[in-house]
Amino acid sequence: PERYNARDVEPKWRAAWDERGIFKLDETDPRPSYYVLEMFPYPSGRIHMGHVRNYTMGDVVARYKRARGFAVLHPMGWDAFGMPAENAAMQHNTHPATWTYANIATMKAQLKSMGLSLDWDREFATCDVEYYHQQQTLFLDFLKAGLVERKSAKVNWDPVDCTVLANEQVIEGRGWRSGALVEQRELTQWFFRITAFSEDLLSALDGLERWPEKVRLMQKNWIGRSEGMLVRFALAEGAPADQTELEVFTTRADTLFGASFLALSPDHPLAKAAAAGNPELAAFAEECRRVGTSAAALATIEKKGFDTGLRARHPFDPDWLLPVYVANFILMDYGTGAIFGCPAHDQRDLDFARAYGLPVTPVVLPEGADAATYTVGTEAHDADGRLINSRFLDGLTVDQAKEEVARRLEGENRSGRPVGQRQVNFRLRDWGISRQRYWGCPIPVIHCETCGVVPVPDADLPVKLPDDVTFDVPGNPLDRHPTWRHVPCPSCGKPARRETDTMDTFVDSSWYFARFTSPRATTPTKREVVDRWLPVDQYIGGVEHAILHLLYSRFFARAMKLTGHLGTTEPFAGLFTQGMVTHETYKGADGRWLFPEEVAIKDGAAIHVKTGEPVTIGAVESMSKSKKNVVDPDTIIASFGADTARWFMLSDTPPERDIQWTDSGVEGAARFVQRLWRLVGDLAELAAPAGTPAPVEASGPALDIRRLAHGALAEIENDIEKLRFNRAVARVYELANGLTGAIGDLDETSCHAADVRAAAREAAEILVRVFAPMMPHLAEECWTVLGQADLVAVAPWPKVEPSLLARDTITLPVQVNGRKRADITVPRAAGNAEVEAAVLGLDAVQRALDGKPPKKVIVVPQRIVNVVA
Ligand code: ANZ
Ligand code: ZN
Repeated sequence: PERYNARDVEPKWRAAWDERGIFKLDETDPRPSYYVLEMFPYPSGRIHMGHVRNYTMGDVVARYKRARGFAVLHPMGWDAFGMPAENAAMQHNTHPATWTYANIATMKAQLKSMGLSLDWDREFATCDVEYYHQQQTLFLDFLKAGLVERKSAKVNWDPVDCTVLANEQVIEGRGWRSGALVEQRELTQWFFRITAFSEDLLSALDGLERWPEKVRLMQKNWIGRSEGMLVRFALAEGAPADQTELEVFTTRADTLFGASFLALSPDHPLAKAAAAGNPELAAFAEECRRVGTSAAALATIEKKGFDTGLRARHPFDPDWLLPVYVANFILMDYGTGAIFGCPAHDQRDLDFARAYGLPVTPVVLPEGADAATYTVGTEAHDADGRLINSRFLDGLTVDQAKEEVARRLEGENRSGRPVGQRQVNFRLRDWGISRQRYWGCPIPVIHCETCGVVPVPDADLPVKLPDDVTFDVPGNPLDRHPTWRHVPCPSCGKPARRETDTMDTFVDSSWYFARFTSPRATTPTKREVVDRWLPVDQYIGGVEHAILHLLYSRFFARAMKLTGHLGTTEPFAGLFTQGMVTHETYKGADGRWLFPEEVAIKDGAAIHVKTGEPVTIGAVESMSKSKKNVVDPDTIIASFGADTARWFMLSDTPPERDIQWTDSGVEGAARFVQRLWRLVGDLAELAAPAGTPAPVEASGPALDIRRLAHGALAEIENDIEKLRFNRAVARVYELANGLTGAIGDLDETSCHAADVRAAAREAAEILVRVFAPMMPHLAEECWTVLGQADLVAVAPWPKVEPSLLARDTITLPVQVNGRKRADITVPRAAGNAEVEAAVLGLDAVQRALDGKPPKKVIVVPQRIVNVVA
């Protein structure tokens, strides 16, 4: 055969797979089930290289598991609601649905050209009415179960997009899409009570053994469980009559004797009361509010405060008065919105104390420091140590001191309540899902002046988005629609109005994995089906979703279990987060970014292809449109074929790391496609006919060939199981090299030897099947060349013959009287007597024994040999 022409060949095989429907799953298939899922894409317009990488990995797993005899669920859909569709509608005067479904069509064709083994019959978009109908059912069920709440909350308001933003959509104080400075507003919002599961969402992380440690840690920190105490400080004279004390939350009650001030959030009731009579304080509080409330922002800002003039009494010493400040680094919605500051042991407090000339008293002496000379410089000591300057706590460890303070304060009463109380706090907040947008799932409730909030009755679901909306002015088109919001109250029949908020698009992606199990059901899920397929065995996606998407999905699984829609609480048993795709960046003479295809290398220097002007090569960065360092998957697939793109994505770089896209890398992959093609052709010429059994009694070159093939097979199997795709790829290279060498070395006679020809047949078939998950089109073509009538996509995975593995020997350390003298390599299956004889035959052992017979030889099988002289 000549050159392999991917462009002609690939579509043919995709058609063949489609025709046979081999990727369609019958969910009642009795074989063991395996669910592999990649994070579904947002239909932004075109797929990018990140998708190619993500979906190639998933596809390798899906094809491999199918070959291993699993019934594989491998679906795809579209995370289709969200702002960009509305922005596009505004800019291009189209409807968000038109834009979205057109993008889906384009991207689906692109994904199809990659040769992914997806069950397209299960496809849906989250903006399909059938999908969001079921999401409304879930909302109402959660509402009934007490998992939904309507409450007033301070929200991040994007004044340009006119919408509420989640905290994580606020980046450095600005809206993630609009870039506008975010304001704080008080609004009535819908919330999912994710905090009802705080404890379980945290503790269950330990059971997620097939999740990256890093992701578990991020989730853990996000949930943020803190064990501490509530401590009530009595206020001295001058406090408002109805506020005689101040309660703080602390995780470091052991440091109470190092306290030098108290601080309040500007929104704390006491701060507000104080500000009422003090315009300067009111102005300060206003300034704080503008900074925003994200914890990250608060950690880095310059610490500022304002003395309220109020004084609080130390809980262990009523004569000790502490100043009460309003400070810009105290959050209102954590703990009690008030703290006691201990500068020596908390960095924020130390910065604050230095700025305002407050005392800094160390109360925890670091390990190894001298109490007489120890002072605090610019760094607070927040680690362990022994208590000093703390009266009855002196000499105790931090933990003992916490315990002692808790015991004392819990035992002490003031106006009928203990002065201190142990408390567990979570950083996790309820999930505000209200968005003042059109392109989202309508929240299915009706507001009636008489009846209040009335759920839309099941029979009236779905609450469909109206089609006739306008985007000519900012704000929510649903609000200004002439009729949509006006409905009779389902309860009393009087005129009422629909909720015009829609759900956060994170809701849509929090249960799609469950929907894929019965995508056309008239209930959110079908229990007998969903319980078989969930949890997802292997979920693959970007680490940017490590916190919210996964946490929300974990919440949904719990809420759906509680409302009877699911049987499991964890949605994803295995998680893999792949790295990004990077590329060099280029800047033209005018300082503007250039696309890679605008750049050429001439005489070792980068130039602009058209103008010939010099080009500066910049850093290697994640592909992004803004820096133009992108390569279009379509272009690559059109010129090299999908298999080359897939192979490149899997090669060289460990899948969890960033991979750099280079022309030379892609060309290397393309060359390897041709090499494999020639090698399989050569093997086919040499090989015995299809159906010839493997030569069990092989020796000489036939045995070598068998060893090569089975050795590689065992490794590749193991690598794919562990998602080490780059290693699997490297083994395919090794196998190809090994087989090329082995057949090149054959002489005329061995070429005709029956065992060699049978071994070549076996090796060729193993080779094709091990690269089939990665390069499925090429594999089909090769499979045909090998005389196979059926598709390799349905061929079972080859079976490793263990006796052929090179690893049938083992190397053991040999000790004489406890000192290591040598290593010995023996057959793994060797008995103790055989090992003993071999050991005593070693020169090093004989020398150590001085020619005398040993007293004893102890063989610890597979581990070590001890000789006692
Ligand atoms: C006194 C103290 C002394 C503290 C010390 C720390 C070190 P985590 O671990 O996050 O729960 N804090 C409490 N409420 C706060 C709020 N609303 N805004 C800002 N800070 C707040 O942190 C708990 C600690 O954070 C608490 O313990 C409190 O400061 C502060 F050497 O109390 B600590
Ligand atoms: Zn009513």
